[in-house]
Amino acid sequence: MKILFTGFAPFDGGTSNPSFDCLRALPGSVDGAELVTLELPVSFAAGPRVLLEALEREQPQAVVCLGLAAGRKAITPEKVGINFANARIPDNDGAQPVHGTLVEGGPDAFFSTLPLRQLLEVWEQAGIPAELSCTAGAYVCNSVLYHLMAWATPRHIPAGFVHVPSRETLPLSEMTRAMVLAAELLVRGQG
Ligand code: PCA
Repeated sequence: MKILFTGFAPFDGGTSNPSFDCLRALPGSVDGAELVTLELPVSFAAGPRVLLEALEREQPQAVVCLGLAAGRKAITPEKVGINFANARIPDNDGAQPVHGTLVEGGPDAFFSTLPLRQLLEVWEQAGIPAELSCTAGAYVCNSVLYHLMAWATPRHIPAGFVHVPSRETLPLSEMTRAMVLAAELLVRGQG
């Protein structure tokens, strides 16, 4: 089994992004599954493109994409990605879509296919603050989630998006631990 984890590059004037930094410390394998990590550009155009290239190249059996939601207090797995773009700030390429559609004629939304209930249980048992989120916003993270699910849904693989809080709110090592637990859960789900 191969699991792809992605995080994002810094954006909005930041010099680092915990969503990728927490993946740097991930082991190369967990319970026999290979873990592949990738940094995505914070760009409406390039983010989904780099992700889709990696999906085609790696053909993972599960995918977890991470992004920073600085105001949140917990790790928040997202339920849904929507076919909508509305950026408060320009992305790293200067694009700032407002009231936009990601994919003309595409479905309005895709649900995550990660085992969200079990994920939240596993994290709660491990003492990691975690809460379900029903909106990934309308910035680049939502776009990546939407494009991810357009690829993963017909392939019937577990895939989805998780927002992490700032590293001041939750230490990077706890985010890394949460992703190891997620990988273990995905491996168990495959058996
Ligand atoms: N968070 C942004 C984009 C990149 C990131 O880490 C978001 O929530 O859309």
